[in-house]
Amino acid sequence: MWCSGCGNGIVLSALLRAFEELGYANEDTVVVTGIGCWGKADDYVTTNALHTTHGRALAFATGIKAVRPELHVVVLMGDGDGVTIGGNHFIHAARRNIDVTAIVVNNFNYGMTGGQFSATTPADRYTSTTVYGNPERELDVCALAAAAGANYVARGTVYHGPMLQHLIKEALNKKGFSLVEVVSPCSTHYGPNNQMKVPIAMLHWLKEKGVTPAEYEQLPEEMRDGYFVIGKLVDRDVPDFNTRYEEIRAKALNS
Ligand SMILES: Cc1ncc(C[n+]2csc(CCOP(=O)(O)OP(=O)(O)O)c2C)c(N)n1
Ligand code: SF4
Repeated sequence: MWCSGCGNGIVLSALLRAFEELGYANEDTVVVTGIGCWGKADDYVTTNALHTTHGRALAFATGIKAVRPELHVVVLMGDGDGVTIGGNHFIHAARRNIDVTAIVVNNFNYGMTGGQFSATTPADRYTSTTVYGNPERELDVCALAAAAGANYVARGTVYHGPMLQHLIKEALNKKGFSLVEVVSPCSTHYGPNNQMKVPIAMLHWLKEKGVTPAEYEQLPEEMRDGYFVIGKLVDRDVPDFNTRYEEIRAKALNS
């Protein structure tokens, strides 16, 4: 289903290993996906799964969690799905602090439809619709989730497999909205347009440019361009939506 060299399989394997380690039963787990290459991941899972409309996966997941809070709800979205067409749902799921885990695979373009630019395509980079360079600035998925109110925010890459699995596990364990952004340049469209002609070049790029917060701080400011921080970025325990809802409900019933 995925092109050779695509990072999606690495993300899926990290997710399934995390399920296994946490002892998630299929019947207690719901994988909700949007539309796109990463959104097809639900074809491979044996948990409950819901393949929804483009940009709206978090709205469906919110509904599931609101009425069945005991379920583990995990939402898989591409950068186009999650924060471009789906940007508004993303902001409000984080603000509401609904107890779901979102895994956004950021491959910097719309992979499934031919590599068009998305809200996360870096400025000046090349895609099938920005052949002379992207005039727009990129959106930082993690900064958006943090500012909107997510309880847990982390960024991993498909080069750093064990770290990715650890971050996904932490996100699944966190009550409230949790996000793991996974950087994984599309090896069919984005890579070849941006000096990464073969998939291994993408892995070299991730290895070089993905740095820990401490490593990033040590880089002189004029050298930071092109580097990005990986690891846990936000970890807090603001009450999640269902907890708040039950509190207000109790108040209403006792009034
Ligand atoms: C409402 C709507 N608009 C557009 C499309 C066409 N479409 C299907 S997949 C896709 C892009 C997916 O990109 P992304 O979410 O980044 O995921 P990727 O394929 O890169 O994993 C688009 C625009 C659609 N299915 N529905
Ligand atoms: S088009 Fe890109 S994102 Fe989609 S499967 Fe191929 S490499 Fe992966």
